[in-house]
Amino acid sequence: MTKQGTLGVAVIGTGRMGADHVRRIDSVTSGARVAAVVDIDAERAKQLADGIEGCTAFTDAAAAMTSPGVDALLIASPGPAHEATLLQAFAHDLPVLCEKPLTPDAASAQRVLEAEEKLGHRRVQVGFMRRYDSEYLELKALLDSGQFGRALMLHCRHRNASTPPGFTSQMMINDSVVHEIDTTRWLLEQEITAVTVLRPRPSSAAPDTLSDPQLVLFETSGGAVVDVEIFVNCGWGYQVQCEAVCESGSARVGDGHAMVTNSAGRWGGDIDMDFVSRFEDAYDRQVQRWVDATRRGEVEGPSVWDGYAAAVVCEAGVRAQATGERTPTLLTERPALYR
Ligand code: ISE
Repeated sequence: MTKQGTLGVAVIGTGRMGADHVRRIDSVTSGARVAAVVDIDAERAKQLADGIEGCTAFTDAAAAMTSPGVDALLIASPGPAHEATLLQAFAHDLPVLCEKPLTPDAASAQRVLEAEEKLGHRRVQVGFMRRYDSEYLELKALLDSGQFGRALMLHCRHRNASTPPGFTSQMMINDSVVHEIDTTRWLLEQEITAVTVLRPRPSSAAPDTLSDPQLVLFETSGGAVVDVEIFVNCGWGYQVQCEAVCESGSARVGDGHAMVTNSAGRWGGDIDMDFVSRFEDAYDRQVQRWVDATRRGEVEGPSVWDGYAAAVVCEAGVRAQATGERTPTLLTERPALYR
């Protein structure tokens, strides 16, 4: 860290999210600077680094980790690359903000869990950014207050306007529903014990390779039931909603009624078209909270245990998709480090 305590961050992976985080740390976040960018595309890394004072471009994450001025890592590379980078980060004992998913499957997530446990202290915050969205935070505070009694059910909708080429049905669980997996565990403070997936006749707008939409059901350790509509090529916009139905009241977030217009005999408003704009505020808050905690020498937010639990539920979800059967999940015992 500099004398002023500014955190030097290496951003690893400069695709859509990585580039957005570079912009955020450079121009929104306080107390941090982009000290390095890493991408296998050398030209892309150089272009980004050239626009930032004191930023070095690398093609190799390990080299960035030992570069002077790098105090912490923000990992935004594709999920399959996370395990190797996280294990190297542990070897250097560097603080990490790791974009979701922690890793693409339960076995690799468990290896990361065991490695952090061996290190003996938490180093990683997982980028489940919905926990930092102002509306979700309000819902969480309401549920925690107990004002409406126990939560019985969550009704969730997760719609994307469209998907990039190559997006598969499995990715509907691993990339998209993984957010509802985390928000369910966080909001209810319960584990997901079983997953069932129902597949209606696909929308005629769905790519041939995709069974879109799907309805995913979770059962939880506290006896709640959660339904998630996942519809990733709905065409009309990006919508993420969650309604909690409790014993004596219900609460819903994500209606997106920021401004309502009235004109020509109709009322209406805008729908966000993607997650970068819908959750901009959540991403900003997530990164700021990570920087602040790291500068204090602390780790908070979603942990490697949360990333591991999400990976286990995703695996069960993908199996449930393929078999059409109710699929129980199997978690290892939660290590003391994460209790
Ligand atoms: C994407 O990776 C995300 O994380 C978005 O939040 C989600 O809505 C989208 O479906 C995923 O592909």
